[in-house]
Amino acid sequence: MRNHQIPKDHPRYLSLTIRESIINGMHNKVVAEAGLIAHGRGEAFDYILGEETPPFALKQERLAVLNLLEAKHPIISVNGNVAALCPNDIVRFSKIVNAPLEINLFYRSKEREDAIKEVLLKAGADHLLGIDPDYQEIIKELSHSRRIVDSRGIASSDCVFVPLEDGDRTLALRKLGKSVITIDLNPLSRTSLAASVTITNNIIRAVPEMIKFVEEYRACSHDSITNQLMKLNNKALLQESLKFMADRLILLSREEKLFNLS
Ligand code: PTJ
Repeated sequence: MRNHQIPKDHPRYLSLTIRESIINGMHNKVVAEAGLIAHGRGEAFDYILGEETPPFALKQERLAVLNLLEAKHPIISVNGNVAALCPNDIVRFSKIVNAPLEINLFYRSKEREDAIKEVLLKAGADHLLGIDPDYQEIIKELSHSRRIVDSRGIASSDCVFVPLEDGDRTLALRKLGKSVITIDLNPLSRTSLAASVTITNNIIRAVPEMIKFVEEYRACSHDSITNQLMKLNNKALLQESLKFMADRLILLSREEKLFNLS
């Protein structure tokens, strides 16, 4: 593994450290080469958010958690970037929300599946779907390798959580009548626009926040969850995310000290 030390006093320490996880993930075959490009696009949108969770995103996360808790057969689809960025949190989230993890890759290879499996097992996962050929099923609406899904997982689920998704699968899953939840820093991506619930936030922040929401809702009755679900609207929150980004850029353009870096 490459070991590039980022000085702790670097003003972009956190961002550069996260970037190192993606680069190391690529060297270990966990992350696809295109995963580096996906990460860079995410970073750009995170700059616009101010690299912290805005209030609307907390509501999106609540909506996502409520949907997952209400689902009969929820499933979490994991790709290379997710496995490299937050293996421990995604495994913990899967356990507390009772949604199995399914490895499902766009750039599919046995080598990458094994590398991701190793990372997730090390993070505490005890059961992984998507890797046993005996349970493979095909989603006919899709043409690329993501069409191969697990009959015990995505194929039979009613609610699929697909963070950092690449586009057309969200629409295909929705056409199959499934509810789709995503995390995507780009509110204009096809996935963000097509999902049933979109979280416009960095997965690094979103998943730990969602873990806290599951713990908060654990004691709630079914009626109380339904009641809270009715108060949150995905489309309105997605519109809010765009407005937040636009307003923030306008505010920043007027801030004189922004242009005086020292
Ligand atoms: O591991 P594989 O083979 O399944 O491939 C995974 C990638 C991510 C390479 C593949 O799904 C892909 O090409 O995705 P896209 O089309 O680049 O979309 C990824 C989306 O995730 C983009 O809209 C990014 O803005 C967003 N994104 C990237 N990093 C983050 C993010 N969203 C939230 N948090 C991030 N850290």
